[in-house]
This record gives sequence, structure tokens and C-alpha cells, in this order.
Amino acid sequence: MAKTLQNLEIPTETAVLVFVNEDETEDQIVEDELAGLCEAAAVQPIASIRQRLDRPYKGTFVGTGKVEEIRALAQEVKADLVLIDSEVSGMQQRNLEEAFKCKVIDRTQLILDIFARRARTREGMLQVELAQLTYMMPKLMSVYTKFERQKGGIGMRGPGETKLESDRRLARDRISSLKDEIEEVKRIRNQQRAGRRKHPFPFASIVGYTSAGKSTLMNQMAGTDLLADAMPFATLDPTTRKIDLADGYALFLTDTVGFIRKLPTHLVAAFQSTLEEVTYSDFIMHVVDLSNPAWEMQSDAVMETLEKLGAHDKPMVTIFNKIDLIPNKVELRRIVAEWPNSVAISAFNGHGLNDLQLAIKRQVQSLLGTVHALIPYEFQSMLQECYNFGRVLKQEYREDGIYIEAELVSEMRQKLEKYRV
Ligand SMILES: Nc1nc2c(ncn2[C@@H]2O[C@H](COP(=O)(O)OP(=O)(O)OP(=O)(O)O)[C@@H](O)[C@H]2O)c(=O)[nH]1
Ligand SMILES: [Mg+2]
Repeated sequence: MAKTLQNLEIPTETAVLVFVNEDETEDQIVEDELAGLCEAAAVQPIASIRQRLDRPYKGTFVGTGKVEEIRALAQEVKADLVLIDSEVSGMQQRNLEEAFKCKVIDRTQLILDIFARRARTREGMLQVELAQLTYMMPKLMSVYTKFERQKGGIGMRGPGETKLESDRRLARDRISSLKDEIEEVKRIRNQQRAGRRKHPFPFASIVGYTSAGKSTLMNQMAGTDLLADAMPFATLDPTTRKIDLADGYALFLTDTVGFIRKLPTHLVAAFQSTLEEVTYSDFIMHVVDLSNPAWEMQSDAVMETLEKLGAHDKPMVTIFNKIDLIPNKVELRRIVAEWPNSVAISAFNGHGLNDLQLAIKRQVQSLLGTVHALIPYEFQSMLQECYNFGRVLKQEYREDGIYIEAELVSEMRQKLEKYRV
């Protein structure tokens, strides 16, 4: 049975959306994306308004005339909240709430709220709370004045909900204890990773824009039953599985949280332990939803996030997904030909997965090195290690030892260094 998103409520809060993107050509993309985020956060947009801003106004983010316009609109449609599609400061938020006489939420808070809904594991919850608190810290003094007693609802949800009302000192204490707890979780995760490192197989992470089809691909390749859903940020916690490839090759594959344009910095920082899976990978599988008109912008956003994580220099296979939705095959072939180390697939119907397996195998092979060695009989156990940690191509019992020819990961190659022939 297909998994569905739990916890999806009927929208409870109505919102006026305020778009502030500068570039006119991005209007549709920006609108679609915010609609998706609203749905994921159970917010119902009932009206929208736009201001082209090259630079936000210091006190109120939008201009004075716009403030009045939004106030009138929000009152007319009786909105529960006004959602600004950008990051606003605590002072701006307070000023706007005073003006609108209703709650004001920014894009970062909306995304944090979705994460809070999705958090299932202890690690996920800790990280969401840390992200919420660090984002709220500077706002605590200013924002939670008038509306602080309106508990619950969007932006107030999640593990941190009661904490948000506490004063700064309490928040600071909580942040430091959260960091300690996350350290502990991280330690355990490192142990697991070290355990997997004992195997000869390389690590790869599936990264990509949210909803690109990462979990669908993981399910196809690993036979997992991960939640795949059109809603943004369906995946929060990473999952790692061993994948067997042809000719005895294998790798550890991790599916993880998706990225988004202007991914809040606080989120990246707080999700360090989750995102470490990416930083520790030997190579990256970048899934791009080619059916999305904004795929290039999305791909750039992913590359920017990888840069923030220090993972942009890793070898990468680019996977153009959802080609079942692309009618123009000529254009598709052109893109794949132009894009280095790329393949086109449909994670949905499995089309192109053979090409992908080949591309991955090539990547894995490039991480292995061939070794010719003569292992003395008293160190026979090393032969077993070669089998365990690589591919033995040839083996001969000779007078002075066991001759082997094997493809091995670098750690194992080092171990055999002194027996090399
Ligand atoms: N038509 C089509 N739909 C696809 C394909 N791959 C994934 N999808 C759909 O795209 C949506 C998102 O897929 P997911 O696998 O959840 O995407 P994800 O990248 O894991 O998303 P997040 O975890 O939310 O960041 C789902 O509704 C999938 O059914 C594909 O190849 N073709
Ligand atoms: Mg996913």
C-alpha cells in the first residue's frame, strides 16, 4: 500500500500571500512554489498581492502604501495571517502585525513549520527545534508581544512550541542543551557510518530540489517503501541502503531531505547532522525534475546549497528525472548530451534505470583501484578481507604466497601496499 502523508489536516488558517520577487519572469514559479508550501503547512491562501522590491524597506519590509493595501485586503477577506514570501526581521514583523492587526509569517517560518510537521525521529525533532529557536532568538523580544498569547497555529507549531514563549535566556539554555543532544545523536550516526565504512563500497547521496523524485528513485533502486509525495519536504530523515550493481559492484545509497530556493540558513546549520551524509559521500547523485519549467533554477539552487555544505566538488551524476512527462525527446537528448555525466530516467516507470546503473557503476569503478599483490601465507586472512572489501579478479596459490589481482577501495589498497608486486 502506498504511503501517504500523515498529519495532513484540512487547512485551518487562511492567508493573504505577499509576493516580493523582483524578476517578472519568475512570477509563476514563485507562486506555484509558495502554493505547494502552503498546502504542506495546511494554510489556505485566499488572496494575494505583489510588490516588486529591489530592496526591502527597513521598518515594514514593503512600502507604506503597500502596507495599507495589504491591511485593507486582509481585513476584507478576513485572513488569519499575512504570509510574506521572504525573510523579514523581528522588527519588521512586529510593525507589520501592528499594522495588519493579524499574525505575520515569513517564508522561513513557513518552511520551519513544514519541517516541524514532518519530524518523526528524535534527531529530526531536535534539529527542527534548534532551527526554530535560533531563527526566533532575535525575534523573541520583538515579535512575541502582542500575538504571543495566541498559541498554536502556523509558525508556532512543533517541538519548540511551548519554548517559543519563554524568554531569551531560557531559549539560549535550550539551544545549548539541544546542541548537546544533537552531538550525541551525531556521535551514534558517526559510529554507524564508521561501521559501513568498513565495507569496500563507496557512498553516494541522492540530492536534489524538493519533489524532484529522490525518494521515488530510492524506492526503485533499493526496494524501499519510502514516502514519495508531490508535497514539498516529504522526506526529512535520511535513509541508507546497500545497492547491488552488476558484476559484483555495490554502493551505499542515502536518500535525504530536499533543497529549496533560499533554503533558510538556520535550517542548513541546524540540519548539519542530517546533511553530513551528503558531505561524507564519495559521490553525489543529483536528481533534477526535468518536467518542471524551473528545473535550471532549481538545479542552481541545489548547487548553491551543496556549496554551503562544502560538497560541490564531489563527483556528480546528474539524473534528469520525470522524462515520462517530456514529449520533446529531441530536446531531451540535447540536454543529456550537453550535460556532463548525465542520464535521463523516469523513476516513476523505471525508464532509463539501466543507463543510470551503468553510470553509477562507472562512478564506483573510478573510486576503486586495481592491485596486484603477493600475500604471504601467514597473512592469509588478508585474502578474505580482499573478498569482503572489494572484487578479487584473480587468485593463485604460489610457492611464496597467494598472488591476487583485485579491485579495492583506497583503504584496502593501502593495507596491501607492502605486498604489491
Ligand atoms: N511523472 C513522474 N512523476 C514522478 C517521477 N518521479 C517522481 N515523481 C512524483 O513526484 C513527486 C515527488 O516525488 P518524491 O520521490 O517524493 O520526491 P523527493 O525528491 O523525494 O521529494 P522530497 O522528499 O519532498 O524533497 C511524487 O508525487 C512522485 O510520484 C517520474 O519519473 N515521473
Ligand atoms: Mg523524498
